[in-house]
Amino acid sequence: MRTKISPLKSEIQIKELDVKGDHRGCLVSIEGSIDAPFEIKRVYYIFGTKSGIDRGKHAHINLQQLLVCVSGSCTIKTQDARGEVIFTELEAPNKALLISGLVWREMLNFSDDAVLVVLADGHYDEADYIRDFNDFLQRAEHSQILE
Ligand code: T46
Repeated sequence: MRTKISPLKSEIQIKELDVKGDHRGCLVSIEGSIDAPFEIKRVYYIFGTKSGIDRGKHAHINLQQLLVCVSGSCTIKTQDARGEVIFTELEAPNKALLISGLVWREMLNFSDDAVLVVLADGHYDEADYIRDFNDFLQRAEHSQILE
């Protein structure tokens, strides 16, 4: 059962994760409610994305996510409710992108070796997706009026 109030204020934030390294190599740990600013309910990862293929192209009604490209690189294009478009390069395993609230997202420029890990605060729910861009724009306009 989700108890959060929707829609969340949109937020797009780069977070630098702590790297614990020693002579053997490196380790990054992401703890729920500490490194990720939410309780983690789901983890999924995207790999083997074909060259020139873009993914995403949707927003969420009520979901917070932390994205980390743990191998290779990709670009995340986001557009928030105010219409601000940001391109974020995820090219290091300790660089994370927090996306919450009403944000349209697209993932592009995947390198052949890209593995994009996503931590989410909700279980998979197709009903939470806004897949129509005009629907997103209407909701964004409405959320701005309410602000
Ligand atoms: C997002 C971006 C960053 C599941 O069964 N469970 C899951 O948890 C997810 C995420 C997907 N699926 C199924 C649904 C589709 O049949 O996997 C298939 C591919 O999903 P989708 O086309 O939504 O994947 P992307 O890469 O376009 O988007 C994903 C997430 O869906 C989305 O929430 O923010 O990554």
